[in-house]
Formats: sequence, C-alpha cells, structure tokens
Amino acid sequence: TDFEAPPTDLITLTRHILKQQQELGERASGDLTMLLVGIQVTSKYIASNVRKARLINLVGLAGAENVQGEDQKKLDVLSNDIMVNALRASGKVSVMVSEEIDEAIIVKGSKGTYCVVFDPLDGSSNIDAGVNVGTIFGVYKVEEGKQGTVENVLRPGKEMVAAGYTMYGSSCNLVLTTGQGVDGFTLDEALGEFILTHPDIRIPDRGKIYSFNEGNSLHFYPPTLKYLESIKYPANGKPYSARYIGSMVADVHRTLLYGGIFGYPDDKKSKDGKLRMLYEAFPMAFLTEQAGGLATTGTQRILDVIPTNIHGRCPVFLGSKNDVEDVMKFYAEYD
Ligand code: AHM
Ligand code: MG
Repeated sequence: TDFEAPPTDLITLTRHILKQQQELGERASGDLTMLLVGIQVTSKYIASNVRKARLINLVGLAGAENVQGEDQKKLDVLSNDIMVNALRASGKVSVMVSEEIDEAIIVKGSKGTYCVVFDPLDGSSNIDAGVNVGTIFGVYKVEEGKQGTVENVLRPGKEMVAAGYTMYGSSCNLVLTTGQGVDGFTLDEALGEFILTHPDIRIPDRGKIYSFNEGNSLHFYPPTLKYLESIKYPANGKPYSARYIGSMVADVHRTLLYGGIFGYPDDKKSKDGKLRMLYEAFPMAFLTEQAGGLATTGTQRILDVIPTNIHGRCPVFLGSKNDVEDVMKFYAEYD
C-alpha cells in the first residue's frame, strides 16, 4: 500500500486566529484572539464530557427547568458552567447571555470589551441517544460608555464581530467567522488541537435537501406549506431529499457543506418560531451569510432583527441563496 506522509505545516485554530489578528494590524488589541482561544478550550472540554457521558453517568435530567420551561439535562448544566467559568476567567468579557440562565450575567468589575451570547449545548433532546449536539456562540464588542449593561446584547446580529459553533458528532468540528468568511476546523484528539480542514466554506447557490420539522405541518402557515409543496412536488419531477436531525448545529453544518435549506418557521402555535435570536438564529445567520448564503425570517433579513428580550425568538430559514429566495417569494405573495 502507498504511504502518504502526514502534513508538516498544520494550521491550528490558534494559528489561524492569530494570523487574522495580525492582518488587522494595530487596530487589533489581541483581546478577541484571547477570547476565541478561551472558547476553543471550552469546546474541547465539553466534547470530552459528551463523549464520556454514558460511561460516567452524565446522561439524563439534572432535575431543574431552565428559563424556557424546558427540563435541563445534566450535560446542559455542566456545559453551561464550563462556558461561564472560562469566559469569566478570560477577563475579556463583561456581559454573557446563556440559554440556560434567566438573566444576563454581568461580570462585576470586568474591563472586558466583549459580550458573549451562547447556547452551551444545543439539541439536548438528542444527547441521550448519542446523536450530534453542539455549542453555538456569538460575540459583540462593548459599546462606548455602555460597559456592563444588558443593552450591549440587545443589538441586531449584524453587529456581531464573531460567531461560530462546535459540533460534537462523529468528529468534533468548530466552525468560525470573524466577518472574513467561514472556516471549519476538526479536533485532532491526539494533538488536542483544532486543525483547519474546511478553509473558506462556501455554500452552494442551490441545494437538493430540505430540513424542517414537518411534524408541525398542522400548525404551519400557508407560505411555509406552499413552499414545502413546491419542493416535494416540483414540475421537473425531481423532489428534494428530507434530512432533519433536530440539532440545529448538525442541520446547519450539513446545510453549509452540502447546500439546501434549513427552516424553523413561525406557526399557529409558536408565534415567533422556536429558535432563540441571540444565541441560535444570529450566529447561524452570520455564518450562513459569510459563506455566501441567505438567512431570513420569511419577510426580513435575520441579522437586521432587533431583539427586545435576551431570550427572544424569531422564525428562521437559512441556506443556499436560491433556495432561501424561493421561500421569500412565497412569503411575499401572502403578505
Ligand atoms: P434546545 O436549545 O432546547 O436544544 O432546542 C433547540 C433545538 C435546535 O437545535 C433544533 O433545531 C430544534 O430545537 C429542534 O426542535 P424540534 O424538536 O421542535 O424539531
Ligand atoms: Mg438551544
């Protein structure tokens, strides 16, 4: 068999972030670099716990409900504590918002110039079955004179300076944007390093896959139903394939790589849909746009929505440009 020498010039996530910082020259203080390096460590630690969960009795419920009234799993609580502790210790963060915590966390006395919003372990319904879950995060820079206030995170997603997710699946992948495109990294467990494996991810302009929880069809509004009908019964006789994992990180990851559309619409039961703006919709919309795709509520660009509540929700359709434009046409007809 042929021997292929391993690569000798690995681009680690840290190297990549440092290079981006150097390219910004004097404008960059290095604080965002430190912060992202900190987030990278939390992802490795969460990944290691997710992998061992069944063995060390970390599966199942923690016995409490979070602010959304959902049962918290042990791994949700653990992942949240890992993120909060690491971000607090970084010294770079003055405000945090976590899906698992009711109020925004104001880091007392922090001179940190960043705010981080995150869902420490998204897709928790999948944990106990060993199906992919992930961490989602977004970063805002503190506004002048607004140090340590919640107003800093009640801002539209277009003001985020970085966003990303880590997917805990058959491999552990971290996908990041700092507004200069999207890059994907894979954790090499032997090295304990995220290695650049997916440089400059570009989402295809059109895909062949749709990803919706169609079990909610009874509640869906006409534009969503008509759109779904159009891709299931197309004039060209080539319907789309369905793929729905129920972990946003995994469904979005596949959409970025293969193209197509992911949707969690508003409907008669959930007036703003299910997904949370700050730490689900905005980071994923930022990544999608940076990869050349689109992200809309149906009627509005997601990144333009102004949140009024840290746990507020919005409808989400994101993915390949042409596919998302098709949904928008159906919404425009019914407006
Ligand atoms: P969670 O934050 O409680 O895990 O819920 C968010 C998840 C997303 O990952 C996923 O896209 C969605 O909920 C799936 O919802 P449903 O089970 O209604 O299809
Ligand atoms: Mg979530």
